[in-house]
Amino acid sequence: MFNKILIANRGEIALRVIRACREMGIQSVAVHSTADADAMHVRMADESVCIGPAAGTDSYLSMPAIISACEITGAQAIHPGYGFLSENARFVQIVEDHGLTFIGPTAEHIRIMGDKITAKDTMKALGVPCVPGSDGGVPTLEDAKRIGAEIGYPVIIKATAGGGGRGMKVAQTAAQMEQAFMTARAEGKAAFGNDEVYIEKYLTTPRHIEIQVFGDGKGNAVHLGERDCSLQRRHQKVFEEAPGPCITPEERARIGKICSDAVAKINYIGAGTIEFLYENGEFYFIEMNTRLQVEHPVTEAIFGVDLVREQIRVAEGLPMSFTQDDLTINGHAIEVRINAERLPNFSPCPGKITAFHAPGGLGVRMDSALYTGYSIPPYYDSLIGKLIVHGRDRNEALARLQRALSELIVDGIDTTVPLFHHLLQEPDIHSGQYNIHWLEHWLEQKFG
Ligand code: MV4
Repeated sequence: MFNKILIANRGEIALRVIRACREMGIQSVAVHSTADADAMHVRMADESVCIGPAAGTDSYLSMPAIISACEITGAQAIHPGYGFLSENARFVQIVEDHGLTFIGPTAEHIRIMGDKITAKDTMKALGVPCVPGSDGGVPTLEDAKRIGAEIGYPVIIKATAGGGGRGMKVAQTAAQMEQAFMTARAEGKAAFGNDEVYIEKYLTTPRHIEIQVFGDGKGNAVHLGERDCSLQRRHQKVFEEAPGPCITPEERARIGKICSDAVAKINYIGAGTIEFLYENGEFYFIEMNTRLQVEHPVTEAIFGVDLVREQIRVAEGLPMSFTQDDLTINGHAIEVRINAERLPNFSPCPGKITAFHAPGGLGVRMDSALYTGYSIPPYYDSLIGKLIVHGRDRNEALARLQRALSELIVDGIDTTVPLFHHLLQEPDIHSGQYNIHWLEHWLEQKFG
């Protein structure tokens, strides 16, 4: 059993992990950059270690500094949160080579899912439905043109090392193939040092539906339904909800079992998210994320589980504390991401918080590392809080979201809060009629 865990992260997700540790009677170690000496995660942890200068690459991404911090404090395990080193297979290997435990999947699973062609091949072989397209990589423009003609336009060319929207190009017609193929390859090469690409049928108006899975590493796995994360801007999620407003219980049970069977078969350990595009009643696998995700609290809310506690349990070799039959959905949850950004351009807006008040009351959870007097440093992600509401049904959750937003005070900087007041005026949001393009179209119409 662990008695001390180091959290290799900052902000709200570091607090999230510290809270789980405290409830489990496990000591927590915060690490921080020089810019984060006054950050809440440093205050809330049982102990803290400065691991380097402000830039993330010199601190939260510094593997030697983080391993050293474990050795100094006697922490036996590392929770990576999301971002930073959470999906770095080389880091996992180094952690294990030092006799420490990485709280997350194996290096091998991270590696498989990090290469999108290998991930798709693996999932396809496990019976997960995928977007029609090339069988593996597409080496030449001639191959690309042949496949385009076979599957029919529009198609999308994706860098195998990409993900999250980087290194993707759409070819609407055969005439656009050369340009799209060459650009996707060049972006893959420039951004990831890997120019291998693959091709898929381009789905024009899908929703982004992701299935939460969880494995014990010993062939047992469950699913915790879906989240609809279609409301995105430039591949940054803005508003997430569970269950998906358009998913029936039968669809959930079917795709959920496909996903839990798939991860059970590969002895997956810990939390994972299988991302799908959903169009005309069909699911099409696109990527798997091998980490705890930002939006995990909506799943926690409707299932009444603590996913971080479960991550720690399975990392210790314990079984999950529930089976599939124990998991039933209760109500509806919505998360909005509050960023230190100025509308309408979403430009980063760091600075001093002159007043902070978190909303509360029934069905309201605010995950944030803010406090009055805190200065948001300019070096990191602009996410400063997540407001999660839970209601007996979707309408109650929406009403509760509006109520909670009206209680929230973040003074001294600009935030994305006004965006949510505007969004809650939209009939399409109330009816749940949106797809992956809705938000960008709406922003364009509303703010030009
Ligand atoms: C697609 C697609 C349409 N067809 N694949 C964007 C990020 C990466 N995770 C996959 N992405 C997409 N893949 C096919 N075959 C459209 C997108 C996409 C998207 C997906 C999810 C959420 C928002 C999106 C915004 C633009 C494009």
